[in-house]
Order: sequence, then structure tokens, then C-alpha cells
Amino acid sequence: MSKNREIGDIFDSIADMLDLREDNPFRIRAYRNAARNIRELSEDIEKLAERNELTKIPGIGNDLAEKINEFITTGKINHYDELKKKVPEGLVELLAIQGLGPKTLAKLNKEIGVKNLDDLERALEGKEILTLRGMGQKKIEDIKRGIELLKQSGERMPLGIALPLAEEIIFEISKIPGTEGTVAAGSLRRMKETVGDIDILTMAKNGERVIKAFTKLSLVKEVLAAGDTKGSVILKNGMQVDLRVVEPGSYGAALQYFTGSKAHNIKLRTIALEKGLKINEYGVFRGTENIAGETEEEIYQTLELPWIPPEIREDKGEIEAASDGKLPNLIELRDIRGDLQMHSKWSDGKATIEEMALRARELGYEYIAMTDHSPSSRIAKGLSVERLYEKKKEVEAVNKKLKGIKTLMGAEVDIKGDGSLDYPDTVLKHLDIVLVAVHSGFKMDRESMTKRIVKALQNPYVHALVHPTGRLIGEREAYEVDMDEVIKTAKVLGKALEVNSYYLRLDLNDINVRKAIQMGVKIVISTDAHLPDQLGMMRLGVATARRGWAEKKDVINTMDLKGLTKWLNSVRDK
Ligand code: DGT
Ligand code: CA
Ligand code: CA
Ligand code: ZN
Repeated sequence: MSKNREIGDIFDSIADMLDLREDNPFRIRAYRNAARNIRELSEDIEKLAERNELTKIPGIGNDLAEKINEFITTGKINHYDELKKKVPEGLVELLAIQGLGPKTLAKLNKEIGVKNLDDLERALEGKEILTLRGMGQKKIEDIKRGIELLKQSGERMPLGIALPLAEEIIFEISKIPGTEGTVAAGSLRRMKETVGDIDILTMAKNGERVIKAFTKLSLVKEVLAAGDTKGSVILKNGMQVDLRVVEPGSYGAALQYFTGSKAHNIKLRTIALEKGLKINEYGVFRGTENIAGETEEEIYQTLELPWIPPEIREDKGEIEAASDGKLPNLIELRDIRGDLQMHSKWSDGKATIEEMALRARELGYEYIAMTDHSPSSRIAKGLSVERLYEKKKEVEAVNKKLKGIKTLMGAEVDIKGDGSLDYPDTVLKHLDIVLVAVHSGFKMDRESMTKRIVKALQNPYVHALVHPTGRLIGEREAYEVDMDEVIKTAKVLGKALEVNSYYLRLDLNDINVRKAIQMGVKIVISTDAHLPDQLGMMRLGVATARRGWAEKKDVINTMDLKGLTKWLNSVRDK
């Protein structure tokens, strides 16, 4: 459904450019809404267009439907091309800077001629910028920090965007005649939270023909290289894809080599040398004799190692563990028995409790927890105590109606500035599961933030701290907090820490997961889904937990309902 994504992206860029031109806010919002709704469609937009049903999409009127049809029939949108001529390209890119909104940017452009990042950085160092209304030293510092963050995230793409894209490309490549065993390699296969580029490997006899077909895929914008074993392209969304075509005899060697990480491979090469072997992307060699290459297993075997899961190939002790027979038995997606954080229409979710429960049942889950927001999260339509009890009745009704899936009544409760919670204990004790989170006041100093979170965990009714560091990949840094202290507190009190699977969160990250489980703290992997489709993000959370060496026993939502209920009760009995 790449057209859905393409059109969504174009509508977003149109909104960006209109924003910079200080156009009508309603129009801008209309484009953004439309973009989101198109991306969230569960059907191909071309099919809807064929049936003349575009205006059935929420937020799409005749005007936008016409633009969608224009794109489907001609491959472009005139309005978009016209706008692009009027707004400097460098300026649009600056919108990605956190702390710099379209209004300020428009002013910077109009009044001091900022057209790109260079201009902006120069302006931030000068005096003239201080003459702009609303621009003080604090604002300047905020923008500088935003630039820093953007540069750090660079061109890296969140795993949650790259993964479905890679799957689509892999599907397309496997349709090219003569290809076999097409798979992802590189950081994508290692499920790193962001990827620099997508690496794909396939087997084929006629490499040149495969590469040629690859460069002609409809997602491709630009061809960087096209030989007979390697092709590189830039996709329409700016992402680079490298395809390598190998022979069956060296498939395993190439897969191992191109999966990396570089650090892991370097260590393997050293071990090979000690054994008098040479290892490269074609195989393992003793002198000129090729002794392995077809499968990854045999590559590792020649080095007297068991196969190592890609997610932990980072040279962080996995090779030593493998050699000692102490590799972790990593958790798998199929171990997950339920999802313990999600939202319904009661707060800011887009589906009913029943719709969420039904999808969870389809996924084979045994239970879910409905954890809508608490009153302080006003934008997220947090529930008053009164509404919370009304919702509890609906949960009970759904449980009566649906067999085979149990819905636990829960809440995601705001941790207030002083560490107290957004519902009183008299209310919390009536909930099956209580999650706590920081949703405001991110800019506290480290000591106060640590105290705030520790105090929240000390509440006897609390089960888990969710999205524990508050970071949003490429958008917002983690707040200042002493995670070691938080982990220690969780350990002492027997509380769980979440790995939030939402693709921009993945919070705890791999490093903190590893710290937590080393301390013996339990993890809960949940999606924070606001629609049924988002329940599918569980695989990103599981991957993050795997990167942190988590095993099934470390994760509470691998227990069956009985085990989980026992655990939930035991937390409160402590
Ligand atoms: P990325 O794309 O920045 O997210 O990270 P990777 O790990 O996918 O890196 P990439 O795309 O540059 O290369 C893919 C893999 O190829 C990498 O993980 C290991 C292997 N590789 C690349 N360059 C070297 C190298 O100089 N030495 C070794 N041993 N392996 C390399
Ligand atoms: Ca890569
Ligand atoms: Ca690459
Ligand atoms: Zn939330």
C-alpha cells in the first residue's frame, strides 16, 4: 500500500509548506488530518479511488479526493508542485527542529532571510535575531538544542518505519524471477531502534538482471549504483536500500557478514585468525580451501560457536557467552500472552473496548488491560473518577459478552510533579492493574525527577512504570532521571518496568532493558495502542527486549492469565 504512504507524505508536506506561508489554519489542519487518516487506512487507496469511495475516508472532501485522483492517474499533484516553487526547500526541512515552529520560522525567513540550516545556525549566533518579537536567549538555546537533536538522529529512520518498508521491498524482490531466500541484513535484521539504510540479500544466478529489476521498482526515486552483485537506490521517502545478490554457496557467509554489526564481525574475524581461518563475505577458508559458507549456522560452527541471534550481535559479551554455552534464550513474539497497555475511545483511543479486545483475541492473546488516561492528561481526554467507574461497567459487560479473551480494568495514571498520583488510593485499589507515567513537567532536574518517579512507584497499588524515560526517537530526549535508582526501586518493591512498543518510544531501550533484567526486575512489553492495528507493534517491543537480552521468564505478560493475576496481586501484598 505504498500509494497510501506516498499520498500521506505529500499531504503532510503540503501542510508544512502552507504552515510556513501562514496559510489558513483550518486548511492546514485538514491536510494533516487527511494525511493521518490515509496512512491509517486498512485498504489500498487505489481500490477506494476505483470504487469512487475516496470521500468515505474521514476528513476527505471533494477537493482532497480530486487531488488524490490526480496523483493516482498522473503521478503528481499540481498544487503541491506549485507550492514547492514558492517555499525554499531548505526551509521546510527546518520544520523538523524541535522547539522551532512554523510561525517563528516564517518570521526568520521574512525578516532576516533564513533559507536553510546554515543560515539558521549563523543567525542564532548573531545579534539581529534578538530583535524579532518573542525571541529571547532561552528560545535561542531551545532551538540550538533542537538542531543538535536533529543532527544526532541525522538521516536515521525509526525501525517502525523502516521495517514495513523493507518487508514490502523484500516482497517485491522475491517476485523477481530467479530470486530465492530474499531477507533483510544489517541493522534492520538486528532490529536496531533506528536504521541508517536498509540492507537486503538475495540469491540468484543472474545478478545483473535482478539488480536491474530492483532499480525499476515503483518505490525507487534514484539509482545510486547498479552492478551485477550490488545495487543501491534511494526510495521516494529518502531512505537508501542496498541489495546484494549472492550465490547459494556463500549465502550464509554473506548474510552473516552483512548483518554485522561491524564490531561483532571484527571480533569473529580475530577468533577465526586464532584458529588459522579466514572469514569474509564469501565463506570461511583454511588456506584456499572453502570450509563453510552456505548457512550462518555452519559459519559459527567452524568457529566452534553456536548460532547467535542477530539482535544481540553487537560485541557486548554475546561471543563470550556463546563460547561458554551461556547464550540467553531470548523471548519470542509467540511467548506473549497479552497486551497490558492500550487506550480506547473512553480517552484518546480510536476504537471501542470491544473492538480492541476482539483484535487481541485474533492475535491469540488470552488477556488485555484497558488503560485509559487519568484526568490531568486533558488533551488525551483523561477520565474523571466518575467516568472511570462507568468504563469499569463497560469492561465488565465486554467480559460477559466475549469468550476467550479477558479484559482487565486498568488505567495509565499521571505522576504529578510531586510524585503523587492522579487518582486517590481509594480508586486505584478497585483497578485490576495500575500503570504510572510522566506526561508533563519533563524539564525537572535529575534529582527531583528521580524522587518523583520513585515516590510514584512506592504507591502500594502501582504495578508498573510505563515509557520510563519519556524519550521520543528523533524528537524528544529522555528526561533527566537516574535510571539506576529507578531500576533499584523497582527491584526492591517488586514492580515492573515497561518496554513500550510504540515505534517512536521503544522505552525502555535495549541498554536499560539489560540493566533491569540483570538486576532481576520484571519487564512488561506492551503497545500503548490507540487503534486495533497498533496492537501489531508488539514485535518492535519484543525486538527491543531481545536486544536487551530478555528471556521469557523476565517478562510478565508471557504468563497465562492465572499466573499474571497472581503476580498482580502479589505486588499489592508486599
Ligand atoms: P546502519 O545502516 O548504519 O543502521 O548500520 P548497519 O549495521 O546496517 O551498517 P551498514 O549498512 O553500513 O553495513 C551493513 C553490514 O555490513 C554491517 O552491519 C557489517 C557489514 N560491514 C560493513 N562494512 C564493514 C566493514 O568495514 N567491516 C566488516 N567486518 N563488516 C562491515
Ligand atoms: Ca544498514
Ligand atoms: Ca548498507
Ligand atoms: Zn499513553
